[in-house]
Amino acid sequence: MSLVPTFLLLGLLMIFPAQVSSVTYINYDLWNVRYLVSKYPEPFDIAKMNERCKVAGGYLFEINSEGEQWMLRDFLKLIGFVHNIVYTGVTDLGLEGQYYHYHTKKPMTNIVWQSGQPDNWQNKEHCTNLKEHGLNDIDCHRNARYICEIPR
Ligand SMILES: [Ca+2]
Ligand SMILES: [Ca+2]
Repeated sequence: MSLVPTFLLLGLLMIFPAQVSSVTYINYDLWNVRYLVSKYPEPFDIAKMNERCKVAGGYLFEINSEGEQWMLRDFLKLIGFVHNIVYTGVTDLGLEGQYYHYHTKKPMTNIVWQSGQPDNWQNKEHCTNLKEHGLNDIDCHRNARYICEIPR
């Protein structure tokens, strides 16, 4: 292989994953709702990710029942992401300690927190990630995955 195609190939390998990440999800289809879990970690921004979910026809994941929380937890287990950071649409941005759903702005209820959470660590944890044993509050700008919820 000549040098030129090698460099082209390396360039493509470096650029391609970043371009694909914004539009690549793992689908979890139920009869009345579809969940999309982003395949690759990227710098989280709650407004930007919620806009992406809107483009897909939905919004950032809203947890409306314990059943829904554990169902998504089990799905993250199934696809091997349960020990990675995966953001939800639950936040206390602007309302410290009062958690609400980012898209509908409705107060959050029926959520199981992980033991010791939310701890608002260093007064900078205003987003949440779904963990194996409950929800955790976390910094809003980690490099991580997120979940969209798409009503059908
Ligand atoms: Ca907080
Ligand atoms: Ca926390």
